[in-house]
Amino acid sequence: MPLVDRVHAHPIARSAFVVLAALTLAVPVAAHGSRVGPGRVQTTVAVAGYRVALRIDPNLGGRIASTFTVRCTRGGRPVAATVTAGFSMPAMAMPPLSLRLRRVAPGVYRGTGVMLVMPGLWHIRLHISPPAAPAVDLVIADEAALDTPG
Ligand SMILES: [Cu+2]
Repeated sequence: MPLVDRVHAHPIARSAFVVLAALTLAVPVAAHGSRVGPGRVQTTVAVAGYRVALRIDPNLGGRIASTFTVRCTRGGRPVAATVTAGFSMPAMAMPPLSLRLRRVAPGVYRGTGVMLVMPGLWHIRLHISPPAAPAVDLVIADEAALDTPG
């Protein structure tokens, strides 16, 4: 697989940042927050009245599955929604990668897959679509380290 073959040539971005883009009713909201990665990710962001927590474990690039857990609340109450995660790298064109998260508890959504297929800087777009409210998109910039150090 070419993507895997290129792992060792892939430049690992040294700066990571969080970009939030809340796309509600075509009114974009942008904010900059904490860095995520390398290493296990546990981050919470506030956007459009929601609190969205993302956990990535492990946060490693390569042929290893990671589990992505999203907890979404509004006013302290769990939010029912359809939640998907899309994965891209700003440094290169990649085939589209997305993961549908499954509800595991009220307001908690989880999915596992080989999504971070190489180390480097990823943009993880969370799409949170409640049944009776505008969908919210947020993009988290995450640096994934190589899955097999050394
Ligand atoms: Cu890449």
